[in-house]
This record gives sequence, C-alpha cells and structure tokens, in this order.
Amino acid sequence: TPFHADVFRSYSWSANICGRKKWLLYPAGQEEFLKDCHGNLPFDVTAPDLRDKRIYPRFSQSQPPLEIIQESGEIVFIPSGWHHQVYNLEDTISINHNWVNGCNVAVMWCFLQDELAAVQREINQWKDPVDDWHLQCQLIMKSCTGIDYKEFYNFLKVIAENRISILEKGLDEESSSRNDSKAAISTLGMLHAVFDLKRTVKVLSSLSANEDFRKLDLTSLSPSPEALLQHLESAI
Ligand SMILES: O=C(O)CCC(=O)C(=O)O
Ligand SMILES: [Fe+2]
Repeated sequence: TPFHADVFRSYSWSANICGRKKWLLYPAGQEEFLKDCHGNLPFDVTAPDLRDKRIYPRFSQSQPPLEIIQESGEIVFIPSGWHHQVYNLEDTISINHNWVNGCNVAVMWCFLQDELAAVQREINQWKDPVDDWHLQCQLIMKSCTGIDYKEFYNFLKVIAENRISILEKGLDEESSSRNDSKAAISTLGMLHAVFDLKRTVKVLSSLSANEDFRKLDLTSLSPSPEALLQHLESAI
C-alpha cells in the first residue's frame, strides 16, 4: 500500500487473519518533512529519491519510521493522522476498521479545511470569471475527499443528536432507577456522550463561523447551525 494517512484522518485498527505484514509508521506531522518541493507526498517513502535535497528539501529533518512486523492474529492500531506504508510479506487477509470520535473530530475538521484550501489554491485563477466558484470548490473537494462542508455539518448533527438521545435516555433510566445492564453495554456511557458532545460543539462552532461555510446556501440545513448549537449547549 502506498504511503498515506487514512480517510478523514480517522483512527483505524487492522486485524491480521492470516499472513504477515510490515508497517512503516510516521507520527502525525512528520509527513511535512517527507513532501517534495511541490508539496506532494512520495508513493514509496523508502525510495532513494528522498535523499535528493533538490527534490525532498526537508527529508533530513524527518525521524526514521516506526517499523512493525504484524503476525497472523495480531491487531495494529493506527493513531489519527499517522502516515503509513504497508507491505504484504506473505499472502495476507486482514480486516480494517476506521472511525472518528470526540478525540479526533477536530483533526478531521482541520483536514477538511486543508483540503478545501488546496482546492482553492488550485483553481484560484477562476475565482472572478466563475460566479459559483465557492460551490465549485465544494464540488471538487467532495469528489477528491469524499465529503463537502454541508455533509460534514450533517455528519456532526447525526453524532450530536445520537449523543443527546443517549443523555436523555440515561436521565430517564436514572429517574426510574432502572438498571438495564444490556442497554449499558450496547450504548455509550453518559460521560462518553458528554465528552463527544462537548468536542462536537467546539467543531460545530468553528464550522458555523467559517467564512467558506457561511458563503454556501445553508437554507437546506435542518435544523439550522444556530438552532443546533443552541440545542447542544443547553443539553450539555
Ligand atoms: O493492509 C494494507 O495493505 C494497508 C491497510 C491500510 O493502510 C488502509 O487500508 O488504510
Ligand atoms: Fe491506511
């Protein structure tokens, strides 16, 4: 697998059902030293080109990668934003899972802002001639990244509303002093829900204030960002 970070800078785990893999892992931020003079990441982080200062001017500042040999039956956890390159040392079957939660939702938001900025730089020369330039930037961002700002809003909304319903259910159960252990393991705990909500509110506030988001037609969003934020703040 070429050198990359996972979708939306999510966390992931990868379980080896059979076979062996070698992982080269770089902590988040190290990728800055691994970009070429045009700002692009290499396909292969072990390629001899990386030692050429004219092509990769900051490579000498990078740390060596963490190297892991993953055996059959082992699970590797990849922290949010860590870039990695993976080799199958044998025929291998593995199962991966990616996720975003309260701990890395702000990382996802930073990533989306960087992606939009990259699109804006790329088509900057069309800003004046094209009327719906901001909309076009969102469209290109969605096709490259998989999501645009309005979809990100809906993503945050679904997470927030789910956490609120957990809190409301939790309060009901407390007041009726019912202790349903099955429910307790099938849903997040109250503290977890509050933590996620607080982090989501921070990101939602930043999104609502973001000038690229505010330039979009937000009338289709229900509830409106202001109404959702108010609801969340009172729930917390
Ligand atoms: O197992 C692999 O080859 C790489 C898995 C991986 O990094 C990914 O799916 O994002
Ligand atoms: Fe990956």
